[in-house]
Amino acid sequence: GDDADWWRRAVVYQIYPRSFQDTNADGYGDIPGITARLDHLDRLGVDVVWLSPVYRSPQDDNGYDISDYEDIDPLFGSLADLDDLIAGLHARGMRLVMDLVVNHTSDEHPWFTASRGSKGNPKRDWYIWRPARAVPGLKPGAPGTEPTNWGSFFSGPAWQWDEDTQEFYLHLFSVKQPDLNWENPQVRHAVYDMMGRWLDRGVDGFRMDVINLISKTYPLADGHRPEGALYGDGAAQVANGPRVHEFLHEMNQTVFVPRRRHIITVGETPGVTTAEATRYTDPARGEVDMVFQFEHVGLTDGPGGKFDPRPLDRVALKRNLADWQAALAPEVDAAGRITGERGWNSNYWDNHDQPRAVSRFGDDDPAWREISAKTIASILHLHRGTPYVYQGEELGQTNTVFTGIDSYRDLESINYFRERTGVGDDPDALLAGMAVNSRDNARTPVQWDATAGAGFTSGTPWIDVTPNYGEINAAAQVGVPGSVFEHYRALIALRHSDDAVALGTFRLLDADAPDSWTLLREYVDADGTREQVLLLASCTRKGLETGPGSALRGRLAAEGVDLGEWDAAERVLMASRPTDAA
Ligand code: TEU
Ligand code: CA
Repeated sequence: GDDADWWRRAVVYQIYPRSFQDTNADGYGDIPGITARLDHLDRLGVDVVWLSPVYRSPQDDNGYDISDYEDIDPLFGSLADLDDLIAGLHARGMRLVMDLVVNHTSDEHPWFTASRGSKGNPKRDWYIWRPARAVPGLKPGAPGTEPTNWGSFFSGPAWQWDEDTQEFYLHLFSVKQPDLNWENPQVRHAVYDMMGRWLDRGVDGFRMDVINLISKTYPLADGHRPEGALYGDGAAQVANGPRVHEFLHEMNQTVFVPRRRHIITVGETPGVTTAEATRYTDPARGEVDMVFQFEHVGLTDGPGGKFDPRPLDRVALKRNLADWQAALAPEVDAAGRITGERGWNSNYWDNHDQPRAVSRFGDDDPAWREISAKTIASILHLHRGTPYVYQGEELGQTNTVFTGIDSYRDLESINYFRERTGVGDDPDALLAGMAVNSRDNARTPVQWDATAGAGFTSGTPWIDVTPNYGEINAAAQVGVPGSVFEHYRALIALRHSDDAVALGTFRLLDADAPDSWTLLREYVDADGTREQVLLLASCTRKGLETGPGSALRGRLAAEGVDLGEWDAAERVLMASRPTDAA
């Protein structure tokens, strides 16, 4: 587009294609299904669709294991179907972001089959191969001879032995996801060339999978292994490594700058700090527009990790998001006018790797889930930064209910269950943790209507539909005043129409109150006209107390905000009266 900063006012909608809409009754969502549902997205008002991977893949990790970057997996359709989707989006003024998964490929990618072919193969160095560690009494390749003690994100060691060439290869994720060696310039340029071809085909940006893991710290060495842990933690050696900013800048200059079209880029960066994020997203550095951070979704991890969940500390959550706002705040002049941007936030409650937003950050009790889904939506969308809506979130979809391990499809959950039952953990306790935090919670089909298959498929869905689709579905909400869908639609429209919401500075008020969430946005235009938006959100079932003399009034007054001045104002968004946002 002409406006280089168009993306700062955008709202992104994430599609996980296998669960969005099936059109050929095989039980898997497909690209023609997305094209068939474009009116839903248009009505919602989103600007950008981020499509999780649709490339050719053995589907070990649902497409995050790619065997051909240049083609579409037949499960999802064809290149012609993708072209139709791009045309359909563009015709409605929406843009398409593709998932870029280049920390690793599938082990069935021709690059890897060449690499594993022999030690002398020209592509040997495209991946990370190491000899076994010499351990007296152990045969090379046996457990315990791995080059480092690192565990993989998906259980088991991060190294896989190759019998034919007698070396290990590194895989931070599954054994079918070998890590590429970004130190090799041929690898980097093969990736850049591939990205350019997608841009030239019409895509408008990239969501970059675990992009902060592409530069490892060499030499690779053992990580900290807590007492009783099966593996050491390699994070310090693989996240935000010494060359990551150099690589991203090189990508930016090689792929984006010559095309002179401002695309949208978001880096997925587990373990990123605010300090690192300012480097990734400072426009002057030419890396990416924004990153996904993980601190707020980590707040419910217990000592044993995500499958050992603990209750949400809401004050910690409020403060964490406010810290991110402060770290990436714009430069302002004495009059409060924005004079420059130093970085940018991306804001999300959930995605295909996280439990459902209303179940995790709200209250999915049937009596409360609607108002709760609308409240947490208001909170997220009133933060500064680009909001991401994950499919079904706009309907208030909840976590699912699985009764046994056989219902799960996600390799992270299944591998974890196998590994932990193998060392004697109680299966019921494991299933309880997975019910809370398994990625499959977000991967059940979009609930379109109350018919069998929830309008997602007329066949057998690849994963069970969440049982509440009869009550929670799009047909019951679209065009229905007060519905979760219409609330999201209003919030998205507000971002498009309101400078304070889209661009204004951010202040968290009453930070230590656990039962409410209060924030103030302010925008001063070129003439010095000041606009403010105040959000008062109730975070408990009892609702907000704002009457004269309420404790909340007193606390806000102490921070310089007199609620009396807002009483008659239209621009107070009361999350407990959500239609006020419309
Ligand atoms: O996720 C990377 C990542 O670090 C996490 O979201 C991870 O899946 C989760 O925390 C494990 O507990 C990205 C993709 O979003 C995810 O779907 C892929 O499985 C992963 O990379 C590998 O490509
Ligand atoms: Ca299908």
